[in-house]
Amino acid sequence: RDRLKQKSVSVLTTPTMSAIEHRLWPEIEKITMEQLHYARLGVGAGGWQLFAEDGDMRMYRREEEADGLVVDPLKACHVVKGVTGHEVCEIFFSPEYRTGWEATLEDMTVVEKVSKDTLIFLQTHKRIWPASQRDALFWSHMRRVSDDQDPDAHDLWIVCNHSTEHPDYPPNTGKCVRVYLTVCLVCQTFIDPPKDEDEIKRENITCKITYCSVVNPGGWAPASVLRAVYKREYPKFLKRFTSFCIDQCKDKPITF
Ligand code: 18C
Repeated sequence: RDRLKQKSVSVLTTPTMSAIEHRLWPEIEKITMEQLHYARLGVGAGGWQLFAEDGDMRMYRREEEADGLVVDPLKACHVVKGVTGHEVCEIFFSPEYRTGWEATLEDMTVVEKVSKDTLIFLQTHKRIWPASQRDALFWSHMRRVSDDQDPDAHDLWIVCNHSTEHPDYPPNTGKCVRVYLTVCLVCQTFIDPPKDEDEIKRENITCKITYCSVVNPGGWAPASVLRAVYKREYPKFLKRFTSFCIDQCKDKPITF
């Protein structure tokens, strides 16, 4: 345990100063902490229905509508061997990896760098006939949080994405309809201690992932097509993303 704790002292423990000074900071702080709490509630209560299962992956949804649009919340859990929560969150957050795992993407721009742990993205996504193409403008924040429910456990990492506004990128002005999203990825690393004083290898580590998402399509989209897209695209995303993480990390030193 001491050995593991020592490994994490050099990583970021608090948000960076430039993020705290930003106009969006109070919202980023509030939504990120709310999402962390929501992700950790589990799926026992709240009417979650299992809709996809593959190995250790489980995906649940709740059928919900807002102003006649499908906004079904999604919650997924997965267990991935050989990667840490920090590594998985870094890959989910960093623009450099996005095209390697995000299959629905057509284009991505970082419109503002708030700080090294907080970016604002503008993304356009592939069009699904017969609906209009969608874009999304959102801040993305990554941080390490200590586990207050289990102070002895290894730290949690979270990435939270939430829609925002920007005067230079108003919604619904071109061919795209803007979607509104709140997404979080919460990861925790578990270590199966190696014998004696052996160093920790990738085979000794497991990452537990919780992914939550609510996407409002922002404008007309046929409910049946939308629910079929959810059912197909979310499992595809989580499988593709986690295998991408394993592949990216396998020959690199472990980042706790
Ligand atoms: O969390 C994920 N990715 C992050 C980084 O990109 C980020 C982005 C979320 C994007 C939200 C979805 C945007 C609209 C997508 C349009 C669908 C394209 C499908 C193309 C198929 C060829 O947080 C991982 C996101 C995984 C996304 C799964 C699909 C979600 C579907 C949501 C549909 C929303 C409206 C679509 C309107 C058209 C419907 C007929």
